[in-house]
Amino acid sequence: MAFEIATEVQDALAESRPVVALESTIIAHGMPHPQNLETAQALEQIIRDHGAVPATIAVIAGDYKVGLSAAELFVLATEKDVMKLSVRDLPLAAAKRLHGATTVAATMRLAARAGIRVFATGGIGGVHRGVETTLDVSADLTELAETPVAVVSAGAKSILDIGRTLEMLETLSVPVIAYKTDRFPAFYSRESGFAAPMRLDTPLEIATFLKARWELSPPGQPKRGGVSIANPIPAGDEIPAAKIEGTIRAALEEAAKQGIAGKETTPFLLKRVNEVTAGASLKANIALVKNNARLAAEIAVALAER
Ligand code: PSU
Ligand code: MN
Repeated sequence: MAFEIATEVQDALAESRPVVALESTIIAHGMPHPQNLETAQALEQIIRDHGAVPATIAVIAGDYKVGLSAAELFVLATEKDVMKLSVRDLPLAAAKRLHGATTVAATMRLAARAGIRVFATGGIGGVHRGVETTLDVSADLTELAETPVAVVSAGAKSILDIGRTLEMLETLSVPVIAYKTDRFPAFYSRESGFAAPMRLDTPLEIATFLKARWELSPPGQPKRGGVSIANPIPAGDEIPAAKIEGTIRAALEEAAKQGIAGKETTPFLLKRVNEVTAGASLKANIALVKNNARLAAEIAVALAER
C-alpha cells in the first residue's frame, strides 16, 4: 500500500499554487462509458483552463492515488469490478489490492491528507428518505463535519430527504453556502423547496469564508471542518424537480422491494433514475459537474492568491 501524490500536484502544493480535487465514484459508478471518461477528462481540462491543477482521487491496485495518469483514469472508467469506497472501505481496498472509486467522504479524506483544500463533485450524500426506519445517513455528512475541505456540489439529489440533510448539516456545524442564490439547489434542479442557510456571491468571498472557518481551529492544531458549497445547475440545463419526482418514488419503491440496503442504496437509486430518464439526466449531470469544476477552480485560485 502506498500514498502517491502525482508530481504535478505535489509541485503545485509545494509552491502554494491552486489545486482542485475530483472524486472517482462519479466516473466508475455515476455515468456510463464512454461519457464517464470524456467527462473526467473534460473536468481536468476545465480546472486547468481556470488556472488550477486537477487531482482526481482513487485507489489503484490498493494504492491511494491523488492525481491519476491517463491510463489509471481509463482503468476506472472501463473496468467492471471497481469498488465503491467510502472512508471506512479505503483500508480494505489496500489490504485486498483492489481498484476503488472514492465517494465524497473518501475523496475529502485523501485530499486533506495531501493538503488539498478545494474539491469539485456532482452531488453530496445525505440523509436518506425513510431514515426513521433505516438510519441511513451518508458518511459524507460526518466527513464534512471533520475534514478541512470545501466541497463544491450542485446540492443534494432528491433521492435524499433534503430537509433532514440540511438539519443534520446544521447539527454538525457544517456551513452550507449557496452560490449566487438564496435557495438550496437539488442537483438536476435549481430549487429544492428549501432556503439556503447562507449565500455568497464571489469566489473571493468564499475563499475568505474558508480562511475564517479554518481560523477557528485551536492554535497549534490541524485545521478542522469542511464546507459545503452548493452551486445550482445552469438554468438552461435544469430538469424541474416535479418532472423527476415520480421517477425517484418508483426507484425508492423498487429498492425497498428488492431489499437494497447500506452502501448499495445510493448507486441503486442513481442507476434507476438514470435508466428511466435516459439521456436527459446524463446531460444535466455532465453540465452541472462541469459548472462545479469551474467554480472550484475559481475558489482555489482566490484561496491561493490571499
Ligand atoms: N449523489 C449523487 N451522485 C453521486 C453520489 C451521490 O447525486 O455520484 C455518490 C457520491 O460519491 C457520494 C456517494 O459521496 O454517492 C454517497 O454514497 P452513500 O450514500 O452510500 O454515502
Ligand atoms: Mn448509506
